[in-house]
Amino acid sequence: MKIVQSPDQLLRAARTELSGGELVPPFECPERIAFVLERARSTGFGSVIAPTDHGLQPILKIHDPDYVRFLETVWADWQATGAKGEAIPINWPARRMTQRAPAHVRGKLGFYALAADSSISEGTWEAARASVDVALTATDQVIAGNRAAFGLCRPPGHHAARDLFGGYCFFNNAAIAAEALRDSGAARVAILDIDFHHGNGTQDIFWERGDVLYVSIHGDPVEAFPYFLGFAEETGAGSGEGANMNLPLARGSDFTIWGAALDAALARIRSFGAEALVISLGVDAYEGDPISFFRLKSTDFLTVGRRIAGAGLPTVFLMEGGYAVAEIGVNVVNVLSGFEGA
Ligand code: Q9C
Ligand code: ZN
Repeated sequence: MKIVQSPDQLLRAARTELSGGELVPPFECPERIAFVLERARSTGFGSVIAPTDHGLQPILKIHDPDYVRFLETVWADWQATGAKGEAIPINWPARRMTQRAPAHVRGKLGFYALAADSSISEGTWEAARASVDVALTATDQVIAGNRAAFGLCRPPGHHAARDLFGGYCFFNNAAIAAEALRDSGAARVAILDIDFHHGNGTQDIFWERGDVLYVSIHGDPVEAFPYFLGFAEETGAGSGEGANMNLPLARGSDFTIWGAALDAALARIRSFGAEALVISLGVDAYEGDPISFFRLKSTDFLTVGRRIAGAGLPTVFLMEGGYAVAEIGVNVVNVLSGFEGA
């Protein structure tokens, strides 16, 4: 299958992440892309193509225009304050305060952030734009009749909501891709999110929609980021009632438990009658991931790909998380080659 990737994605190269009370090198780093490309190359998997420019319109179908404008201008505005470090929100519109975007960049940062873990730096906007083009170009491959394609998205997207960034995400690549599949004529689209973390952004974007099913397997939010969404009782609202399925799992879950959740997810996707599938492909469920707590082995990811292929649907794979950087290539290519070999 085609692997879509752009050098512009490397323009996101923040130096800092606020973690454990320190500024550390970000877990979500440019090297992640290189390891995936190198593993694909050395195993002869797929062929790499560049994305085409899809412009802002598909982004504006999913995201708030003021939020998009904020992301475009935040770095320049932040620099103009004379701040020495990267742009990190430290003020929030907490409970019992107004929920309005203020004029100053320090206020806007908190207004549009769901967490303080994603320092904004030079090139973040350009990389986030490129990541969306990667997702949409992979989607075009599937719309054109290919069984599957892989968008090697970076930065990732599933934590980004209509007007929120955080969890290393700025634009919701998977939501934008799902919307493009709907526009291409698929009456029902399913998003299967296998990243270790709950995709709060994707859930929220499609919360009241019955045409896009969101199913996620993730670390129980009682003790895992994003903490405030992703519980089993969240099933959607309005016409979206029943079109959201959360499968939170406990610390230490291995493939016996995780694989059973995958089977339940795939059964729901089948009963929903999806005509196309988007996979939010994080590999942070891996046992060696530094910020997660599941215990999948590298070989398990082959089985994951094989079972996803069993859904028999046109499938767009989009990269999300995965921070065991040296093993990320093996784990991602295992999913994709497990799918293709099925
Ligand atoms: N001290 C994705 O996998 N919390 N995002 C990090 C590290 C945020 C993960 C804590 C994790 C976000 C796309
Ligand atoms: Zn994740």
